[in-house]
Amino acid sequence: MADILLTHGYFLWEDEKEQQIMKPYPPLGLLYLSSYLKRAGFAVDLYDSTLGTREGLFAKLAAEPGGVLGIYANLITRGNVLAIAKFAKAHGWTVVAGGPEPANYPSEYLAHGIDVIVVGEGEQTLAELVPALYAKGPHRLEDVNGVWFRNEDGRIIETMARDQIDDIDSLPWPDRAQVDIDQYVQIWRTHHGMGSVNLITARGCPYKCKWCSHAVYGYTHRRRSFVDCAAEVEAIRDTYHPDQVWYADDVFTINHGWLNGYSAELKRRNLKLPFETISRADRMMKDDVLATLAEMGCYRIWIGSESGSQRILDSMKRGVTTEQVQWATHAAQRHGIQVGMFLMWGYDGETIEDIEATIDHVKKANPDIFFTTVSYPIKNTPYFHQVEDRLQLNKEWAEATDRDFIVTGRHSRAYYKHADRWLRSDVAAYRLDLLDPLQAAEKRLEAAGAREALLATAGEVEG
Ligand code: B12
Ligand code: SF4
Repeated sequence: MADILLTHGYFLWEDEKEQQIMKPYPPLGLLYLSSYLKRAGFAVDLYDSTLGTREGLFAKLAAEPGGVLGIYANLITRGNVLAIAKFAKAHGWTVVAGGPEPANYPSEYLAHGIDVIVVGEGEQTLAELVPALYAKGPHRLEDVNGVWFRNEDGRIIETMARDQIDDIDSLPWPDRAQVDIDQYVQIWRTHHGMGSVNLITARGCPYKCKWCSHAVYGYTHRRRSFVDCAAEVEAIRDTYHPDQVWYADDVFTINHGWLNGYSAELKRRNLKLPFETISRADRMMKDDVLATLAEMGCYRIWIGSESGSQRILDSMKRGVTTEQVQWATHAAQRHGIQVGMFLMWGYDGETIEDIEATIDHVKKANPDIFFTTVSYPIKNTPYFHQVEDRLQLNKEWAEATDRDFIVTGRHSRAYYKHADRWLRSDVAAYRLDLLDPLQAAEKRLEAAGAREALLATAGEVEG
C-alpha cells in the first residue's frame, strides 16, 4: 500500500458547465507533491477525480486498508472535499487537506473531519508530516512546521510557518505519469482541435490586487531557470505530443530578461509549440516583448482587465491603467496574438458610470474574446476584509463557497446580468458598424433595452 494517496474534489463529469467548455487540466500541485515525495522515498498513489468518478474514488477508499489521504481543496470544491473526507474517515483514513482554501478556514475544516491542514507549499511539509502521522497519529504534530491540527485536548494548534522553497529548480518536474495526460490531450483535441498540456515556470505573484488570493505563495515571486523549463516542454512534447501548452503562471511576462533567455533557449532546441498564457498589461508594454512572445508561439494571451473605470482599478490596487490595457491589447493583436480579457462586475463602490466606462473601454480595446464575473470576496484577501462587515452567507458553510457571499447593499444578480447584456450588445454593435449597419442598429437597440432593464432593477439590492 502507498504511504499516501493524493486526490482532489473536482469531478469533470459532475460539472455540466465545464462539459460545455471542455478545457480540463490536471491538478499540477498534486503532481508536484507526488514527484517530490517519490524522490524522497515515499510510495505515492494518486486518484485524479477530474477524469474519475465519486463512486470510483469511494470504492478505492473503501477497498484499501486506510492510510494517509491528502486532498487538494480550492474554493469551489469545499463540499466535495468534505464529503470525501467524511467517507475516508469512516473507512480508517487520516485526512490531510492542502491547496489555496483550507488554510483560510482552519477551524471550520478541522470541525468537519479534516485531521491536518497544510498551509502553503506542500512538498517539504508532507515529507515531514507523513512519517509523523504514522509514528504519532494526528494529535502530536507540534514539531511539523506549516500545519494546523487538534492536539490531544482537542485544542486547535497552528505550528510555526514553513519557509518557502528558495530554489524551485531543485524540485522534480510534476509527476504526470500519475494521471492520464493522453486523455486530457484527447479531450482538448476532440473539442478544440488542439491537445493541450499545462506547466508553470514560476511560483507566486508580488502584485497586490485586492481580490486575489495569495494563500499559498504569499507575495513572493520565484522563477525556474529557463533551461529547466525548456527541457520540461521538450519532454512534454516528446511524451504526450500535444498541439499546444498552457503556461499556468500568474504573470507570464513579469520578467523580460527571463523571457528573452527562455525564447533563445526554445529556439536553440528548435522547440516551437503554440501556447496560451496570462499576463498583466503593464508587463506587456514593449513591442519587443510582444514580438518575442509571438516568435515563441504565443497565439493567445489573457489579460485581467477587470474594469474600464480607472477609479475602480485604483481602488482594487490593480496597478494598471485602462490606457495600458488598450495599448497592450492592440499591440498584441498587431503581433498576431489574440487577446482574451477578464472583467469583473460589482466591485466595491462601482456605479453606473463605472459600468459605462467599462463598456466604453472594451469597445476601445476590442479584445478577441472577453469573460465577465460578478466579483466575490475570497476569504482573507484585502477585498474580503474591506466588505467583511457587510457579508452574509445564506447557506451552511459546508455547503457554500466564497462565491455565495452576499455583499449586502450591492445591486442584485439581475442587475449585473443586464450590465452583461448591455456590454455584449454594445460591443457587438460597435464591431458590426462597418460590416452590417442594419444588424449593428439592432444590437444597439438591444443594448439600450439592457440599459433600461438595468436602470429598472437599480433599486433592488442583495441581502
Ligand atoms: C491555472 C489556474 C486555473 C486554471 C486551471 C486549473 C488547473 N486544474 O490547473 C483554471 C482557469 C481552470 C482555473 C479555474 C479556477 N480557479 Co484557478 N488558478 C490557477 C492558478 C493561476 C495556477 C494553479 C497552479 O497550477 N498552481 C501551481 C501549483 C504547483 O500550486 P498549487 O496548486 O497551489 O499547489 C501547491 C500548494 O497549494 C500545496 N498543495 C496543493 N494541493 C495539496 C494537497 C495536499 C494534501 C497538501 C498537503 C498540499 C497541497 O502544495 C502544492 C505544491 O507546493 C492559481 C494561482 C496559483 N498561482 O496557484 C489559481 C487559483 C488556484 N484559482 C482560483 C480560483 C478562484 C479558480 C476558480 C474558482 C475561478 C472561477 N471563478 O471559477 C476556478 C476553479 C476551477 C476548478 N475546477 O477547480 C484561486 C483559488 C482561491 C481559493 N481560495 O480557492 C487561485 C489561487 C487564484 C487566486 N490567486 O485567487 N484556475
Ligand atoms: S490578480 Fe494576477 S497580478 Fe494581481 S495579484 Fe493576483 S496573480 Fe498577481
